[in-house]
Amino acid sequence: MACTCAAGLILAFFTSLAFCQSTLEHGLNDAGITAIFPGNSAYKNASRPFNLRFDFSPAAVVYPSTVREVSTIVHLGYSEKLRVVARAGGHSYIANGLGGENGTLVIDLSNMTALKYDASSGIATIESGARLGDVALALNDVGRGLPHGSCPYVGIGGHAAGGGFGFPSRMWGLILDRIVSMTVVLADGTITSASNDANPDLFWALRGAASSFGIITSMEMATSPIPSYAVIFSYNWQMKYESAATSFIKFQAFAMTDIPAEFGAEVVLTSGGEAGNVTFAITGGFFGESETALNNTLVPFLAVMPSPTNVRYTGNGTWISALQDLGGGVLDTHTAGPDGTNTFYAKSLMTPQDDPITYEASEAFMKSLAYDGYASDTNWFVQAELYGGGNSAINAVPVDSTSFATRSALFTIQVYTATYNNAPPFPDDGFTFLDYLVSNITAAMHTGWDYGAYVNYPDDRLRDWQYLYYKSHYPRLKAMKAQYDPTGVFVFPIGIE
Ligand SMILES: Cc1cc2nc3c(=O)[nH]c(=O)nc-3n(C[C@H](O)[C@H](O)[C@H](O)COP(=O)(O)OP(=O)(O)OC[C@H]3O[C@@H](n4cnc5c(N)ncnc54)[C@H](O)[C@@H]3O)c2cc1C
Ligand SMILES: *[C@@H]1O[C@H](CO)[C@@H](O)[C@H](O)[C@H]1NC(C)=O
Ligand SMILES: *[C@@H]1O[C@H](CO)[C@@H](O)[C@H](O)[C@H]1NC(C)=O
Ligand SMILES: *[C@@H]1O[C@H](CO)[C@@H](O)[C@H](O)[C@H]1NC(C)=O
Ligand SMILES: *[C@@H]1O[C@H](CO)[C@@H](O)[C@H](O)[C@H]1NC(C)=O
Ligand SMILES: *[C@@H]1O[C@H](CO)[C@@H](O)[C@H](O)[C@H]1NC(C)=O
Ligand SMILES: *[C@@H]1O[C@H](CO)[C@@H](O)[C@H](O)[C@H]1NC(C)=O
Ligand SMILES: CC(=O)N[C@H]1CO[C@H](CO)[C@@H](O)[C@@H]1O
Repeated sequence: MACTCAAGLILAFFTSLAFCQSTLEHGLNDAGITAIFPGNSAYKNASRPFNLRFDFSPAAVVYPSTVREVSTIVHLGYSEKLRVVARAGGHSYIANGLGGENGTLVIDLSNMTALKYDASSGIATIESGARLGDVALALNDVGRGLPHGSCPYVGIGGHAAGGGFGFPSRMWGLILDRIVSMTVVLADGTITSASNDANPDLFWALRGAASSFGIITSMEMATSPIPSYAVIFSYNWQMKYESAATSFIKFQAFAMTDIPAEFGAEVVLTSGGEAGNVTFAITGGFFGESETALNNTLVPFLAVMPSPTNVRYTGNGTWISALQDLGGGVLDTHTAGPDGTNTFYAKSLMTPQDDPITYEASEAFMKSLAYDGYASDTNWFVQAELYGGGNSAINAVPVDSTSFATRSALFTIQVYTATYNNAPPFPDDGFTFLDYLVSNITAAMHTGWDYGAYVNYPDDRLRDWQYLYYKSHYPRLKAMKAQYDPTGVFVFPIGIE
């Protein structure tokens, strides 16, 4: 336990824990900050993770409303030698918003969601507890937008901490690329700001590994005018695994041509209708001039493909209807009701653009899905998100300008599998299916293939995660961690050690 009060040395463990808790409770009480402790009837719900594969008991879940309150809480945690963690939208795949283990002091940011837009600079100041759907709506009202993922309930705090990809990202970059400055609370409770001018080193670390260095309370983000036209599209095929393997290679080759930045897409793979098949789809968003411009972009790819089984274009042509469609029909999280939960395991594989997937690896991948996937008793999908390719704004950012480690990926392949009823327990063969899926790809590539993994799709079972998530930036991040968080306040699975 991290809770080691001086008095605890001569007291039994149980007493020590109670003593710490009351110190914490008093401190929070004195500061007038809402807090939920074990034993409170709201505790179970307050400490519920999005992924029910996990079950953690935080020291307390605390609800600040101001930066100063966040500072007070962090300082209390620091003094009590507790691990402290921020929870924004609570959508971490491995419940890192609860600290990823028991006994963490959880700072829930759900009461810090303000958004203020300055028309003269185009900069929005957004508190980090805001959800993506609400941010999209508020910005749309002033004709502006940001690049981010599609789930309306994801918190901007956790999203921007480690990346933030959506279909507009090939045009506008990752959401962390839009941060101009941020207000952050450091391990001892100090409130500071980080930008290119103020604490540039910290600013570098926070854009890619924020959770290891502080609690971001708000961010100034450079917004863009919303595109005059937007559409979400989806082309679907039912295929034998060999055709799916060839189709993936065709899409990969197409992606590396001079495709417009306004074209965002992913390959979506789901279970086929019979063993040996997979369902292969290209889904994306187009933020260019018109539907004709999208169709013209797709011509060279569709020309080498069989006729699709299904084609779907959605939305009324506006940016917000495209985002709403991607978000499953709703963006306003206040009226949409509470978000659901799931019981799942996920892994990611970032493929290098200068060393793309070979036909052999694509075939091993599709064969795994067509047989092991078809037979699996879990509910899976694969999304190979297009990060790179022609004219990608993600990869135009120099790799060392932020701590986000991979600016040369062609695809971020996400493999995800859940229980059918969304409830625990998660079966062991769900793990092995995904482990093999990824290892079948890497084994078919040459030795030393320099792939990576995406820190916002964290995998609690990944080996060599320091390198796969943080790549060449790990040593610098580690040195900075010793400087900014010497006593280990912000410590959690896959965080900088
Ligand atoms: C349904 C779903 C859809 C998704 N879609 C996409 C997608 O399209 N694109 C994409 O890129 N990702 C996507 N993700 C992944 C998502 O980006 C991450 O799960 C993200 O970290 C979630 O942020 P959160 O604030 O909701 O989660 P939380 O669990 O609250 O936080 C996640 C991590 O960030 C830390 N953190 C949160 N707030 C702060 C803060 N203010 N300061 C410092 N650290 C903080 C937490 O401590 C934790 O370690 C999706 C996830 C889910 C569950
Ligand atoms: C449970 O927690 C969620 C946020 O995590 C909140 O929206 C909801 O109101 C809570 N439900 C109850 C019954 O307290
Ligand atoms: C953490 O807490 C949960 C819920 O109380 C409990 O089931 C689990 O065993 C605890 N884990 C550890 C490692 O103590
Ligand atoms: C949320 O913040 C507002 C002020 O910003 C405050 O009035 C309110 O009491 C806070 N709610 C909680 C639950 O702390
Ligand atoms: C499997 O794919 C082949 C090739 O597209 C198709 O002819 C067949 O109908 C598919 N099987 C099922 C059950 O969908
Ligand atoms: C674009 O392609 C889709 C799918 O083939 C088709 O339904 C649509 O009519 C085309 N739009 C234009 C403007 O040509
Ligand atoms: C398009 O859809 C959006 C989102 O549903 C809606 O707000 C808007 O009014 C619609 N615009 C038109 C012109 O239909
Ligand atoms: C289709 C395929 O090649 N599947 C293999 C994936 O890896 C596991 C473990 O090595 C093998 O058992 C599968 O045959």
